[in-house]
Amino acid sequence: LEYGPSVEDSAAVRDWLTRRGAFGHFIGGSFTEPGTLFDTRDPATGEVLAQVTQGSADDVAAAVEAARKAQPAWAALSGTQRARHLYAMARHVQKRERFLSVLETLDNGKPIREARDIDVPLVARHFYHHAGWAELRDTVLPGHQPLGVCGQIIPWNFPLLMLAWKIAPALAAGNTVVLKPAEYTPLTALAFAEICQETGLPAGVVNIVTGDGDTGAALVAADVDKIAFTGSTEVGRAIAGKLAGTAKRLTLELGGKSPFVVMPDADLDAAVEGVVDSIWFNGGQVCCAGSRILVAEAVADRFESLLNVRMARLRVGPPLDKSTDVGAIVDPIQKDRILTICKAATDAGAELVGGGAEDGCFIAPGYLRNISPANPGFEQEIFGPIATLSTFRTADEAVELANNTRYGLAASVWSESAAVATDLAARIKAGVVWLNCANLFDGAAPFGGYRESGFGREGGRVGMLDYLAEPPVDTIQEPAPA
Ligand code: TXE
Repeated sequence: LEYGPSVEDSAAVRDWLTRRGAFGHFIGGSFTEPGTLFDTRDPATGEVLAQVTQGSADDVAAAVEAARKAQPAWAALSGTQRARHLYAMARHVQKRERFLSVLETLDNGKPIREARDIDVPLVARHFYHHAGWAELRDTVLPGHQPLGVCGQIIPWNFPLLMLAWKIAPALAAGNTVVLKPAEYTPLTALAFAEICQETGLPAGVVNIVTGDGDTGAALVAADVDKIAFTGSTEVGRAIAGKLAGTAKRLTLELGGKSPFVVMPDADLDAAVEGVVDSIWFNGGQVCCAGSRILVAEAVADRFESLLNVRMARLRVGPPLDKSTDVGAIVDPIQKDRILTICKAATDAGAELVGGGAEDGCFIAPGYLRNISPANPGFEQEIFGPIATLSTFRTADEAVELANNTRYGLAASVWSESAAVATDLAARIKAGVVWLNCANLFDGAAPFGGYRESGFGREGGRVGMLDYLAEPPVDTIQEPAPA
């Protein structure tokens, strides 16, 4: 059965997968011969979609060499010339929007509606935004030079979007890149490599090496000037250890356990919809998911009954069906991880509402109630469609609970009073605080965390600075008075 996307879109993806079958890496502008292969699967059905090459340290070195060779000429282009390439990438992503959405949904298991309406448009938006930076860099950030070659390691929850977050600013700044997609979801990165060919990007500016954590570790150890990593806190910590004492720059975007605070004067219907966007979007496999719902005791009963009605209406099902709200979990290993934390939480006394394991790689949306701050489910990142729900009495208590975490990536505050919302936002330690909304992203808005959620920002001016070297002191120019 074909769902949602037109039969032609699905056929085009199937045709591409059959034609390509087994993929090599994308190095120096062309695809290498496939090497030692591993499967990438559709988590919704278990079907093998394609085989990709496990990158060796030699493959990584070859990619870094290609990037090194291409970098001086790329950096020597005018900002306008670099911008043209980024604009062309953005346009080609839009042109292949339907193809990329279907491919992303097949490889990751996310609902087609999200891939088509959120992931892929944001990818294009990111390239457009950073094309602007390529043009403006010399005037807005005078004297800053690119870093050189950037190694970039990305996760599987937003495969193409994380690629855009990494590649667009790096290229705009004049760097070249070697990117390693996650082993569960390499396919849209390989399709993006074709876009680089189609748009005539100079060979070696973007290189893609597929593989698992060993390939990632080889990239960290390679002759690169920066590592940009998004993934688990554990691996981020290991990478930081490896890079300590080297001159390599590092940015880390790691896990989170973001609070979602509902004040007594909140619009409860809107807040319930916010929970849907926050923890059930992408099956909760979102680093900034509002996974800890904190609701004022005075409105908790009403909020919970509205939430239960809404939760019961969410459709868990085939990712390619456009009426699906919650698709497949990316891999059986991740499904097990989610269920293990939920079990530890219920063993420690929490009550699970909804949220059962379903056949295949599916988990129904749910939340843990009656949960104490010491419960493992309250502390650990579940990274699935399961939130926690606790109550508070005063704003101070809400802030204390919100900050009772080793993370600090995002937060969401719901109140009809601007004064209350902004007061709380200022007191919650998080890189992003959304007011009366959740999980909204834009290329212009810097994103990143505090504490164990990592450091460095992606997006906007601050994100650009993370891809540029400090200018020599005597070249810093004060902006002219307006
Ligand atoms: O992440 P890993 P996993 C969290 C989430 C999830 C958990 C485990 O809680 O349940 O992490 O997911 C590469 N050197 N997040 O195991 O291993 C790996 O190949 C260099 C939150 O999938 O961190 C992949 O490309 N690279 C997160 C990438 O790191 C290494 C998104 C992420 O995989 C490496 C994903 C090594 N030693 C998971 N080991 C977020 N912040 O959004 C692995 N990799």
